[in-house]
Amino acid sequence: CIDCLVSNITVKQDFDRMKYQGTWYAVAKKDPVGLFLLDNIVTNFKVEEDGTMTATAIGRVIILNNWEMCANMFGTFEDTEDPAKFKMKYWGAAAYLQTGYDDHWIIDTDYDNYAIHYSCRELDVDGTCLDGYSFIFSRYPEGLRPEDQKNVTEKKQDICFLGKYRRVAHTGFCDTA
Ligand code: AZE
Repeated sequence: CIDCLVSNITVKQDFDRMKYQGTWYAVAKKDPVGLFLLDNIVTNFKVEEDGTMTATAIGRVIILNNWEMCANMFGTFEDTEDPAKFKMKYWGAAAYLQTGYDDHWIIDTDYDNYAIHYSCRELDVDGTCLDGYSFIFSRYPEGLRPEDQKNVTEKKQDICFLGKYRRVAHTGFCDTA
């Protein structure tokens, strides 16, 4: 995508939600405006018996300026005409966490190693993304395999977020015994 128009962003062809199931570790993220998951972000995708995709996510957050905690989040995904583009309804286990309704696009994945997620929350008047977020997921908490890094960098550029990512640390902060 050379023009950064959200409508020109391409997603994973023939996305297979069954193969996407299981645990994904966020290894990098591009933040949206406002409160967001900080680090130790782990998500688990599942396909329910009726075919609906659902997910849980956990991550460290700081709310009310100085209260540090692990946010337990839930998401359900509404299908669209494109199998890799979903609308995600999400909420927290506790009422003081965040609720929302975001786009959830799978830009690319090989199902076994890496995934690139994209969500634009607000379109600019020119059709580019004014406020969005993105996760780079890995099946391994240590990060991406070296052989996947070139492709992931290309995809970051395709969604016009290259240079806007930060590493996501996994320190065990949200690991429940
Ligand atoms: C995502 C993976 C799929 C499930 C969910 C995700 C997003 C979660 C948030 C949570 C924000 C919480 C905050 C709490 C104070 C995309 C990681 C639910 C955006 C800010």
